[in-house]
Amino acid sequence: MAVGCGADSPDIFRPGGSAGHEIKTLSIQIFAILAVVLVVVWALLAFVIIKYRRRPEAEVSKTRGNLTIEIVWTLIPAVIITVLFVLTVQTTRQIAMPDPGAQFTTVGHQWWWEFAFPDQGFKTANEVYVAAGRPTSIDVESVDVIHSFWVPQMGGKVDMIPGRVNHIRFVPLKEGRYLGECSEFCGAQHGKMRFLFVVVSPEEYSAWVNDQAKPAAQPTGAEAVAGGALIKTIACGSCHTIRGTSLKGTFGPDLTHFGSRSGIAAYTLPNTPQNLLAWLQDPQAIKPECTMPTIPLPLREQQQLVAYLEELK
Ligand code: HEC
Ligand SMILES: [Cu+2]
Repeated sequence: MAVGCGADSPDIFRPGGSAGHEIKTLSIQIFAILAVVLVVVWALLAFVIIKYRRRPEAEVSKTRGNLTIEIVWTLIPAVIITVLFVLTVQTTRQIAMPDPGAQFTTVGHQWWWEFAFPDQGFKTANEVYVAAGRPTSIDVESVDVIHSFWVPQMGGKVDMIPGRVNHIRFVPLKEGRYLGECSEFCGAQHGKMRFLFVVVSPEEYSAWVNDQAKPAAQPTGAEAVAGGALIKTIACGSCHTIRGTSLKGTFGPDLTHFGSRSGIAAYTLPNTPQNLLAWLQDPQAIKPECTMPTIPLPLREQQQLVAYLEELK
């Protein structure tokens, strides 16, 4: 499904961030060491099976243990574990970096992502931009259960724990559109809790921040104008904010620039008018148990809402 929204596949062997590179190198080192262990163990096994096969005339050996061998095969795994430990600690230290100050806060909700930029005075959802080459620090929180923030190609994951602020830091290196996901089982729609993590040049990043900080665009098309008037009179505003209008709800995603996003409902569907119509008609069919109720409205009004929301670029 993600392919429709144009994100790269979340492949840790094609990293796009500093920590992702270190983790990839470590994974390959560990894989190589364990592959050698596997081959040696299989070779020894084959040797023993063939050499010491049961023969009718042979006496059962009555030797009791061999101290040297016991010591050797205790030491070898201890050495292997120590090597793995040292490599892991080294990687952890390489990933650690000085705090550049948090750029934004990510808040986990069942089952979508809030991105808050308090300094620039805006919030957005399910899609966030960062500047390539700039050390990035993200504060990570949750409003309900434990989630886990993970952009596989950027680097490690970090738990989002209610009542606690965690951090994740890395340098996004390669421009691109990366898939982020929740990596801690958090309920019915855990599998449909994803986001788009977009790495762009510093100039494009500033442009994105400027656009997002603006209040919502005034609708222009006739359908959109009707939708803009309608949305103020129905339940949407109790959960959604559209900055510059009377909608000030904070329970659901901020919709001020909804039209600029690539996905709908935490990247569950590509953002097209057809999909948005389907979402507004029955969110519970698309994400059963999600916290947006199905609100019955005439088709005509649903179409007006779609026209309005898609204009909110
Ligand atoms: C009871 C609260 C509530 C009400 C009322 C509500 N919504 Fe939602 N809405 C949500 C939640 C929560 C989500 C996120 C669902 C998810 O992804 O799991 C959501 C998601 C959305 C999305 C997708 C946002 C995104 O970034 O993917 C749109 C668009 C939307 N709602 C529009 C509306 C409209 C239009 C109305 C009024 C007809 C409305 N909502 C009424 C809670 C609500
Ligand atoms: Cu989650």
